[in-house]
Amino acid sequence: ASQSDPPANRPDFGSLEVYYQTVHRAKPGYSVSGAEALVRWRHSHRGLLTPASFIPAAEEGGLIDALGFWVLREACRAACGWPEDTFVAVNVSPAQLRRPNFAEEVITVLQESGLPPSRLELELTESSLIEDNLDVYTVLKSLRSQGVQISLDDFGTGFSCLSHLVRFDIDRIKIDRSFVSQLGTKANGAAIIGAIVALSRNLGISTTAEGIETEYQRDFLAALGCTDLQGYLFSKPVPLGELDCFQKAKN
Ligand code: G
Ligand code: G
Ligand code: MN
Ligand code: NA
Repeated sequence: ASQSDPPANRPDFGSLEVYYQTVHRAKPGYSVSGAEALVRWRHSHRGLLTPASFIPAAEEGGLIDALGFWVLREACRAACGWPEDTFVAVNVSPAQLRRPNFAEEVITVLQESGLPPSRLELELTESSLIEDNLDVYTVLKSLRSQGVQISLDDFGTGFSCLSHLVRFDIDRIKIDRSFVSQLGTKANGAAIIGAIVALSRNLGISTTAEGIETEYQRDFLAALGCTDLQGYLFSKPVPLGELDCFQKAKN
C-alpha cells in the first residue's frame, strides 16, 4: 500500500485493544458463563480511551463496520481458548446491522475462527430494532437460525417495547445498570427489575443484571431470579491475558 492510500481504505487498528468483562451465572456459585468484549483505544498522548470517546466518530465516519468486524474477529478467536460452556458477547452498533450482508459476514468470521455460532452473543440496543424498515428482522432471523444468540443491551433505558422481545425472538436482555444502582436506595429500581425478570422468565428469555458493585445487589438479583450477573464486584473489563478464570479452567 502506498502512503497516499486514504486511511479508510486500509484501516489500521493497531492502537485498538479488546478488553473482556466476565459474566457470571447467578447459580451455582457465580461460575463464569461468558465475557463481554469491550473495545479500547490506546492513544499515544491521551492514554486508554473508552468507546464513548471514539465509537460515535467511527459511526459518523463510516469506520464502524471495519472496527466492528475487527472486534468480532478478535473476540471469536479469544473465545476459542475458553471453556466450551462459555460465550463471548460482542456489542453491535445500529449502523452495522444495516449492512445488507451483515449476517453472512458474521457467519464467515465464525467459520474462520472455528467458534460454534451458539457461543457468540450479539448485543444490540433497542434503537437497532426500531428501524424496522431496514429489515433488521430478516438479518436477526438468519443469524438466530444458525445458532447465534441475540441480546438486548441497556434494557429499560430506551423505548423498551415489549413486543420487540417476542417479535425478534430475543435470547437475553441485559438490565441496565441504572436500575441496579438504585437497589437499596430507591424503591422503583427493585420494582422495575422485578417486573423485567418476571416477564423474561415467562417468555423464556435469560436476564443479565449489569453494573453489580455490591454483595447486596448480587444477592438481591440472584434471589429475584436473574440468570446472570455482571459488574465490578466480579470483575472490571481486563485485557485477554488477565482473564484468570479461563486460564485456570484450561490448565
Ligand atoms: O467499556 P465501556 O463501559 O466504556 O463501554 C461503553 C459503551 O461502548 C458500552 O455501552 C458498549 O456497548 C460500547 N462498546 C464497547 N465496545 C464496543 C464495540 O466493540 N462496538 C460497539 N459498537 N460498541 C461498543
Ligand atoms: O452499555 P454496555 O453495557 O455495553 O456498557 C458496558 C460499560 O459499563 C463498560 O464500559 C464498563 O466499563 C461499564 N461497567 C461494567 N460494569 C460496571 C459496574 O459494575 N459499575 C460501573 N459503574 N460501570 C460498569
Ligand atoms: Mn454491552
Ligand atoms: Na449496558
